[in-house]
Amino acid sequence: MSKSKKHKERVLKTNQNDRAKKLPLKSILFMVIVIAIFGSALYLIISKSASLDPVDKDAIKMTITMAGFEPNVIRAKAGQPVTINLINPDNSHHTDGGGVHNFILESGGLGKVNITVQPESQDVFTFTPTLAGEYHWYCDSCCGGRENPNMHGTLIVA
Ligand SMILES: [Cu+2]
Repeated sequence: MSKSKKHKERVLKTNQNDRAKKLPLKSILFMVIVIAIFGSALYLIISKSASLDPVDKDAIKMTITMAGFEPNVIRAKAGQPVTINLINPDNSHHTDGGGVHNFILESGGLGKVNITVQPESQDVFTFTPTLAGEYHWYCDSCCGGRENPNMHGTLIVA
């Protein structure tokens, strides 16, 4: 066997060894990446749902989705402040309004309340109705907005 042939054989063997070593390393890398992706996805899901717990436990908890306000009737006393913790669990992938909702209430004695809640977030706001009566609030950012019968609520002030 000539010197150069031996050398070639050795090179070939080392190449095969390299390939044998690289394969498990690649699969380990792949597994690490898969675990990292699933891990961060799980973290995102958990942290998102946790962040949608109301931030103000003393406020009236209200959710707003494509299905409307829940609750859609609230009662108050004239001269007493009403604090609402409005939660919007819709995500930004909604084609109609981009998952944004709002709470608009314009009635006698109240001035104008106009709150916008971004997708997957919440807001706490306070207003004080001064006159007894029935007032209506609505959302005008989605599903036909004010024309949509779901996007309404009633404030009853005694
Ligand atoms: Cu809306």
